[in-house]
Amino acid sequence: MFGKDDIAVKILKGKRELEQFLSNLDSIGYQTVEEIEDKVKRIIADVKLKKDEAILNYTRLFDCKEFDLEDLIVKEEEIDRAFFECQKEDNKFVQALELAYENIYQYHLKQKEETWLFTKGDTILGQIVRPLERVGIYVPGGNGSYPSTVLMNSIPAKVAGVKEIIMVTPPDKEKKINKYTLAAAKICGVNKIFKVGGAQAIAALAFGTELIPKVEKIVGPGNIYVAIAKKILFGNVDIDSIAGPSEVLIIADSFANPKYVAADLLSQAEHDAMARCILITTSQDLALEVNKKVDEMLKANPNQIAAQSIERNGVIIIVEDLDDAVEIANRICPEHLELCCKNSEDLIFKIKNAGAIFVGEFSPEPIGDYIAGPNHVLPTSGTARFFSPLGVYDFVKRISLIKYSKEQFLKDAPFAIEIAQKEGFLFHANSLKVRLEDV
Ligand code: HSO
Ligand code: ZN
Repeated sequence: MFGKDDIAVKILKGKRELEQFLSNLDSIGYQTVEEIEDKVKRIIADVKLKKDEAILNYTRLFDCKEFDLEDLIVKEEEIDRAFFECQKEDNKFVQALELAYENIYQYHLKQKEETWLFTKGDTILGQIVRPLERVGIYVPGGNGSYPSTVLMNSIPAKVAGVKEIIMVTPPDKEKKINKYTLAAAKICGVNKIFKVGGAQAIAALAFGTELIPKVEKIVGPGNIYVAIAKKILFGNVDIDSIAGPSEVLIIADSFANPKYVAADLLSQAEHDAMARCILITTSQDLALEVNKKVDEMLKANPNQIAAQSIERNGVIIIVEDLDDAVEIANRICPEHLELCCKNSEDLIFKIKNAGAIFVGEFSPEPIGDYIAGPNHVLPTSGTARFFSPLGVYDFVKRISLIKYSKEQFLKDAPFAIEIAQKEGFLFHANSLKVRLEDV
């Protein structure tokens, strides 16, 4: 039995507790804090007006007192030095990044959209696919290192044909940025790296400064300031979706290995004290076993963030059958969905809402975070209802193409005139009529 200090995932009891849990989830969504929004607006206005001077002031204020503008751009030598240091420290890490690069690249090649044309008589209609010219990738600073984030955000842009990838990341107090992040940037062929973070980095990329080029789209995770800046500047620049805390939902039956299930719940719990770990199972025994393992694992490797996330947001739901499990999962729309059942494959196409589906006991979520190939930037907070994983399609735009032949024009124009007249746009009608009259 559990003692007072034991950490357990809450097992929901009965339909009422389940309904309450689900309706709380519905009300979460994207939240913004007015006070932070005001600060962010001020930073944005400042960067728009004073450009690099504002960047310098904010970087000195938030990140590094001794910072100068000449520190802003990361020099080639610094990137190469970081790469060689990584190789010297642990060449296996560099090899792992290279394998990840290859797998992610191959997977994303499949997403490439082609330009298409078709003809209707002599008329040509079509859609031209064009990459964005220049994109910005935000990489968080702080104590963490984010090589996998660099890979997942830049490879789809590369595959799409984006010419220039600009990375921004805040410097530490010694003006440095993380060497693992730099090594990943080198492998990905990131074109320029700037030591700037926070809302000021987003504003710089959106408007451009003397040193930092203006981009068409900004992707990559960041703190609340970064998220709010992206949201405010959407429209001046395109952005990826706003990421919430990570989530994993595991559907498991009595055949699942409780050790694996517990380990997978914890793997997401360690991301964030607000991360959401949910197990839906047909087996009461499995639920109890998983809880025991979670506690054991947390005691063997104490981790405050993971423990908080498990205690605050960890939930086990016991269901009658797997169809009920699927129905609840579809309502929750999790970022990551693991199927750990005897016949996991049978459930795949019943899933309507999820960022990514991991099938069977040898497809734990972290294999997807790093190596498998699909993107790990996934819709969170229920947005899998309408958003997709980050992909090549996020770095292209489409242009429609219309080339009418005279014959087809004569056939179609009268219909266009009908609609134009009803809309009251007589010059639209006229543009069509003057041609009809000529022939
Ligand atoms: N699971 C995270 C991605 C990540 N995990 C990066 C480790 N590093 C969101 O899908
Ligand atoms: Zn992860």
